Amino acid sequence: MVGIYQENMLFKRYEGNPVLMPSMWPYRVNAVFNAAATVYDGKILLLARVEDMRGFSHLCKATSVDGFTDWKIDKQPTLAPQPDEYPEEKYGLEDPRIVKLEHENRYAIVYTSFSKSGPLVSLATTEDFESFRRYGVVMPPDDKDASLFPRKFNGRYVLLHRPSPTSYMLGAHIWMSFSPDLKHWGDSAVLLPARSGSWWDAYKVGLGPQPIETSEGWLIIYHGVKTTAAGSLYRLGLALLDLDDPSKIIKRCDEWVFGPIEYYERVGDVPDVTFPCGVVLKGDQLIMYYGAADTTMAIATASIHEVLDFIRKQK
Ligand code: BMA
Repeated sequence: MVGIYQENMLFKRYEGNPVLMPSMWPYRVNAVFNAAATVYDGKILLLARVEDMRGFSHLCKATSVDGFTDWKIDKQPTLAPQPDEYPEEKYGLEDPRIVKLEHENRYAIVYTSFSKSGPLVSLATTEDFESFRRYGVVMPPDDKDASLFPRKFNGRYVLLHRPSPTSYMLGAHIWMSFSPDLKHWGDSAVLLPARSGSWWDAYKVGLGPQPIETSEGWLIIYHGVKTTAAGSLYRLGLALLDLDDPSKIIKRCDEWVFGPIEYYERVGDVPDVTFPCGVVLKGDQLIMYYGAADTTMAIATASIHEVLDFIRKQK
């Protein structure tokens, strides 16, 4: 059958999609989506957002040797909300991003806590994905779609995040903030603004996966949201940041490169959403893990050389 859309074939969908589904879970859940990704202990590790049958989310780990098949899923939540000690976790934990901190024997997990005042950014670190040290709130509500860089710049950790203004027309932009110790944050500024009018990324953008180091800069895959009469369309675009000073944007592409097309991306709890929170770079292969329609996890791959070529050729 001929497809309906002309696709930009930079990212190719894995033929075994979706790879993680609620029906595969060892306990009863509603949805499995928006997983962070990293490499741990020689395997690809996903920390998925799992929504329970009340509507609250927690994080649950799944690992695979090849990153595509034979997922081993934790028998119970790996990181569950602890609202008694951390009141900001009242309505659950969502959308994590993982980085392995350079020169440190630990991974940083930045996630959205759903507090009674709205979504905010929380941080935890772990050495083994079994026990976690919580740092608590790092950005007050409304704020989400956050990740650290794996490296410090001029002695400071750097966080990308997306605060939301009360007025839609002011736009929700990607910001950057700095910290000497992962606790105290400042020097916040807009990094990558949402566009306006009829752009695919008008009024609302947010970081996708953690920033990826490449030979030409930090690759940023971000989502843009187009509001239509039928609802919101979550598509993906690319930007490249300077390797030594990520507050400098080298390039931002005009065209989106990935969006909802397949059935599992168009039909689910929230239709027309492709939402990656994790990538793994294996040689030339960029493996992107994305939530599809807020219901399942899927994979698309790209050649990092082709992605960098594409970005270079953009105006
Ligand atoms: C965003 C986040 C994501 C979700 C997306 C589409 O605001 O909450 O977790 O996938 O909306 O519903």
